[in-house]
Amino acid sequence: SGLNDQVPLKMDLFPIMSSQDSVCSVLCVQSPGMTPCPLPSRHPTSCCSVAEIMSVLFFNTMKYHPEDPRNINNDRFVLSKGHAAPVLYAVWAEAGYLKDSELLNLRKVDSILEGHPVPKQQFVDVATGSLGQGLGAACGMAYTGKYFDKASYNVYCLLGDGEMSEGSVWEAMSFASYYQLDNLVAILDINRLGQSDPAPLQHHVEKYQKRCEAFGWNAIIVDGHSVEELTKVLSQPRHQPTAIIAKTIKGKGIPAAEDKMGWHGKPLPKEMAEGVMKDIQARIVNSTKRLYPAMPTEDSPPVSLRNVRMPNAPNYKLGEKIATRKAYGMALAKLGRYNEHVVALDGDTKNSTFSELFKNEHPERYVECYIAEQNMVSVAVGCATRDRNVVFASAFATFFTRAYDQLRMAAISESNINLCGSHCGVSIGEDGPSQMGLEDIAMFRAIPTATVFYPSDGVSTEKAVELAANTKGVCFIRTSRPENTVLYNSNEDFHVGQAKEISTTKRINIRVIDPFTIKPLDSNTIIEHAKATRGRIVTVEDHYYEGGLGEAVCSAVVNETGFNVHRMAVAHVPRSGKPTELLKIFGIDRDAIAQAVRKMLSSSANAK
Ligand SMILES: Cc1ncc(C[n+]2csc(CCOP(=O)(O)OP(=O)(O)O)c2C)c(N)n1
Ligand SMILES: *[C@@H]1O[C@H](CO)[C@@H](O)[C@H](O)[C@H]1NC(C)=O
Ligand SMILES: *[C@@H]1O[C@H](CO)[C@@H](O)[C@H](O)[C@H]1NC(C)=O
Ligand SMILES: *[C@@H]1O[C@H](CO)[C@@H](O)[C@H](O)[C@H]1NC(C)=O
Repeated sequence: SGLNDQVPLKMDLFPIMSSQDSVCSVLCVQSPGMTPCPLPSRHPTSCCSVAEIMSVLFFNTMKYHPEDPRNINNDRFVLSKGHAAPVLYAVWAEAGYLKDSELLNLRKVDSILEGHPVPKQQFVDVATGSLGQGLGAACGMAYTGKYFDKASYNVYCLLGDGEMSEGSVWEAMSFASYYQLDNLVAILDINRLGQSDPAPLQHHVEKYQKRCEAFGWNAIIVDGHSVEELTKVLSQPRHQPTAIIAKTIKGKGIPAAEDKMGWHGKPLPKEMAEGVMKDIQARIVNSTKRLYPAMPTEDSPPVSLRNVRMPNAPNYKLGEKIATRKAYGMALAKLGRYNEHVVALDGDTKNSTFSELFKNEHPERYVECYIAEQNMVSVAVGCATRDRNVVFASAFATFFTRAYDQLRMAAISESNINLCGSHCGVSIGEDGPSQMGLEDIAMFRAIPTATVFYPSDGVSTEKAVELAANTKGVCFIRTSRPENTVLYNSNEDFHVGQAKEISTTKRINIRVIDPFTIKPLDSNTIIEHAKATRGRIVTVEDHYYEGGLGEAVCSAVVNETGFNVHRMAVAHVPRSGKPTELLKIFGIDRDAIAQAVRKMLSSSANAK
């Protein structure tokens, strides 16, 4: 839509609308003589504002292998305004990767063409649909392209103006300019309207330009329906991250809906749709010429992320003292010594999380993300795409809560990222509750692809780092601030989902179990030992009651009869104080545990 006769490239750039199925997919209408679209496309007007942008990007600007969307040399594309998925599917059909007939299966339960982009589609690297997250992921890809791969691929990200209200977009804007990501282009679709209201800046493209410039970007205003202008600006050489501020009309090509409120996410009524179809078809150039995008430069290095191992055992002595947070930094630096694709990110807490130890040894593989945890998680996801890097990102455990939407989307993106949260629980002491991670186990347990490591000493922390690097999905390693005793021999073998029995007493039959991973939890070991102690279990954790270790154990033993789980955890918002004082106040110190065990023994004796 919107192409005019003066544009010299018209013939070549029209294909997005040249197939009836693509039109059907974008507009959600049934085309004459074809199987009717069984389900409506839900965002026709959001697609129409970017038809020319997508045509120019995919058939003039971007270099890629259309038959191999995930080729490591391809330019990357992120549809941050994920609800415009039908237009993405339409271009991949025009590129020949999707069958036209597949477009008619849009949103069906057995089709890969979901309502929003997901990585089961080979041409999607990161899931989008939660607005405001695409640019951060694009930053991770661009950082990887420029600094790790040192390759010539570019990264393009298409955003809506409504989503520009998300703070995470501006975190990403800062990151991109700080790291001079001149291989990154953001196209802002300024179509004036959001879902229920106009976007706050309406069509004031010069305000967007000023904001982008203030964030260190080169910002160029264009008519987003002019193929000529778009091809021109997108082919200019770049020395900075570039924002193409495209002034567009939401619903362009659907006269009754153009620039009008009330059409967001609505399929067109049949009559209107038929009229629009006719209009468009009359303007379609029935060229049989097929378009091929330019081929990329083949300069991305091959990378293998298999078998990221430590060559030797941890170097700790039994009884020695070390904080697990420090053991994390030491382990990561060691892993990086033997595996060149291990990279580390942190949000200005590197001397607390000890990721600093990695930075000291491998400065070129450390990415300071500053105090922008949402963006850090998105950048991590971006760095991990197409298996380019083994990514570890660290922060205080509690600050991952503000990136929870990004973490949830990381699971939907099938991302393999590793996160380390330090400063868990009241045991951090004097800094007080704002710095204490007390929800992190609950949060990560609820993520479907997550593995939650809670190592209890230096040896198991090093093993957790090595295992995380080789475990798919979102891995979380929970570390603590206080120094504690090394419990394990260096040659102890650890596995995901395998607990350790660390002591068994004789006089009274008590076993101490270290779960090592809270998810998956080693139910067999717990049940087996609990059977030997007549079903009596005490759980202790430096975490709130909700969603932590205690609840995980309760779920694991839910089918056992005669089991009695006594949970000990942090019951309310804590305060500042010495770690020992706080552990005592919240009833999770050594004395409290001993008391709980005695009470359990005597009450079950009484019950006899
Ligand atoms: C984080 C988030 N909040 C709300 C929504 C619901 N939503 C989907 S599209 C939309 C409007 C988007 O407006 P804009 O970014 O301008 O895109 P357009 O459709 O106008 O191109 C909203 C509010 C969402 N998907 N994600
Ligand atoms: C292209 O073909 C369609 C369907 O065959 C027809 O309806 C339309 O008029 C043609 N367009 C032009 C510009 O000739
Ligand atoms: C981190 O470094 C800063 C600046 O050197 C220092 O003030 C701070 O105390 C350090 N934090 C820790 C936990 O060591
Ligand atoms: C409990 O039993 C049900 C029914 O047999 C089973 O589906 C479920 O997986 C069991 N849960 C656990 C945690 O063992």
